[in-house]
Amino acid sequence: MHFDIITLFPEMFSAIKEEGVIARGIKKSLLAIHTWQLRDFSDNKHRNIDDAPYGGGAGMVIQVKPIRDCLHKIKQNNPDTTVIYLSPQGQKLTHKLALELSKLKSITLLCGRYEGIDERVIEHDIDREISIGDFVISGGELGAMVVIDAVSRQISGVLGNQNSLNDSFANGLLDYPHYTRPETIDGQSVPAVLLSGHQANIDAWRVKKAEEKTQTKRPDLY
Ligand code: 4G0
Repeated sequence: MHFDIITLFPEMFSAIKEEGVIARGIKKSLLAIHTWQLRDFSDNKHRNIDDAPYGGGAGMVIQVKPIRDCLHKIKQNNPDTTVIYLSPQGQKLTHKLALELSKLKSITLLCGRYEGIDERVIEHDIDREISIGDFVISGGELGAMVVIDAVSRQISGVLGNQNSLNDSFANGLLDYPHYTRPETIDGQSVPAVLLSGHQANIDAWRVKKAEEKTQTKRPDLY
């Protein structure tokens, strides 16, 4: 999967490019992440890419031209890329949507700041608008990183000796509880079945616990 990211803060993406699961996917050539500084597509010496809103009001709006020029450049190499805009008005990101996006060859993520971007970009240049949840954050960058992580872990080989089939939500349930050494700490013991060596009983217990946990913590999923 090839990710292109249009942003005013490309340095933020070092958080995922240099560490953890995504870094490993890049090393294995299963993932590529390319950031584009939107200011490089400014047409003035001040590198401005925004202006005041028509009709007045607070804040600044990112202009059409730099975004369109940047997308044009990206599409020279990736003509079939799916362009996604991160915004609170988008379709809610879920496991199911991440799995669907993981089948694509190339994704371009447009990160907004300030009050947003000129609506004509959304009308003409964006394939999908995605939201990571019903809240506002200062920019689309953290949202883009959430999308990249959720999508990348669905790509075969990106996770090391595990796979995403056991992730919470993959089977519609939350995860079962986990324990490791020691067997007892501060009077709290590991459930006996996990020490029994009886794998069928362990599997059945885990399914029961996953169902119980889903019912109490997330009845809306059950
Ligand atoms: C576009 C995404 C981008 C519009 C981005 C804000 C939350 C999300 C931004 C706005 C973001 C999310 C209209 C406030 C940047 N905040 N929920 N902030 N408006 O996915």
